[in-house]
Amino acid sequence: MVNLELVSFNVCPFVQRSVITLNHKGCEYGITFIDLANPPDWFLQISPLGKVPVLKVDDSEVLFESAVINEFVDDVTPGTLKPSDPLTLAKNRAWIEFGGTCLADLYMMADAKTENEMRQQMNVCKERLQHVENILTGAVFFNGDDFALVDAAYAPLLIRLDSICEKIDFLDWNHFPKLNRWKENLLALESVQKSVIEDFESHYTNKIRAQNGYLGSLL
Ligand SMILES: N[C@@H](CCC(=O)N[C@@H](CS)C(=O)NCC(=O)O)C(=O)O
Repeated sequence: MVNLELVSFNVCPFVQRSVITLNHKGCEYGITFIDLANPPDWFLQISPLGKVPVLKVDDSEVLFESAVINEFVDDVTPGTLKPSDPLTLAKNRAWIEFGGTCLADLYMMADAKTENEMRQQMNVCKERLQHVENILTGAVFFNGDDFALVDAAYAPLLIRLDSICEKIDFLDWNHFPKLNRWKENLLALESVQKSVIEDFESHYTNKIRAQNGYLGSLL
């Protein structure tokens, strides 16, 4: 087995996607936390976009982009978290990308400086979540009974939505029943539970506050 070292920022949802995948595949891996507000030189030298996650492989190679990292981890470990049907796989990849856009919505919500701006951004996010609700079948996971990379990609988003919804009036889970059930099924997994950093709530709240937006002023 290759030697794996994940470079992380504590509340990054994209890193968490990779942590879930590594956990789910039973990998041994190291994790190095950096401060993204003050990234070390060694990180900037190995991360072409200056973003986490980065996966160091055998201390000699570097991978970036969570979706790529996760496919690699899946490919080099026994079993597969990718559907065998090419069309299903392609659709999963497309929805993984879509989930990244929803994560960007959360960031923009926290960045909005006025209540009006924040509410507009919330509506954008809700419309996107409605697309996800519409394509879910109500099965345990995205594709059915089997956990897949697409599930790993959405768990961090659903965890953050849950956290925000507990604090402010954002979305009513009753209007997103399939998304809600999917969230509960994901949160029941050990691989997901173990991906949540200690004191996540306070770190996440501090991160939102640090954006100096209207949302942060409510927390
Ligand atoms: N598409 C990337 C997104 C990664 C990403 O945006 N990471 C954020 C932290 S959550 C980051 O490193 N931001 C630093 C920056 O943009 O300078 C992926 O899936 O890995």
